Amino acid sequence: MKIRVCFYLFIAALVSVSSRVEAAEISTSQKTQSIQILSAWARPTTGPSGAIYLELHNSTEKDRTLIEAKVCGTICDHAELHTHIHEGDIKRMRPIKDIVIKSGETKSFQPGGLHIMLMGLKAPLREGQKVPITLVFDNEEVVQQEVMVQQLASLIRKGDNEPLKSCCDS
Ligand SMILES: [Cu+2]
Repeated sequence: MKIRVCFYLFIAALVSVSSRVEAAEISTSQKTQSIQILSAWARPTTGPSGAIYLELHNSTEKDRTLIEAKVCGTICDHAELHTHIHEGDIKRMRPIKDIVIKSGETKSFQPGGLHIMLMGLKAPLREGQKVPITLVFDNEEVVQQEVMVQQLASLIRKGDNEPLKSCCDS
């Protein structure tokens, strides 16, 4: 009888430990995966500035706001969040304070639209180079990714025919 009680206690302890481990795993994965970078790339550059384009997916039930993009100081002076606005027939880029990614939304940063602007490049971005970026969100979540430098032509997908606007190399 005593052995049986011990056995039940042992099982109960196992279940409790495993459910705690499970809970810890879930909270960790939610923390690290609430915003996913689906794709990211940067164009090779010739001028003093560059741009990073990506797709961010918010898999959480809450809206998230991108408040800052950081790039290593050996790559450029600093990074800014930019968008494009229409001024008459001309599209101009402008810095913006933050970018909201709604719950379940995939937000595309692409030429002629949202982008992460790299200001004061220390050296031209060359094809095949990887640029490490850090994205900071309003809930203090941080997402890091290495961004490949490549030509737009290699990334054009079916139905993705947004023409390239010269906004960031000038
Ligand atoms: Cu820009």
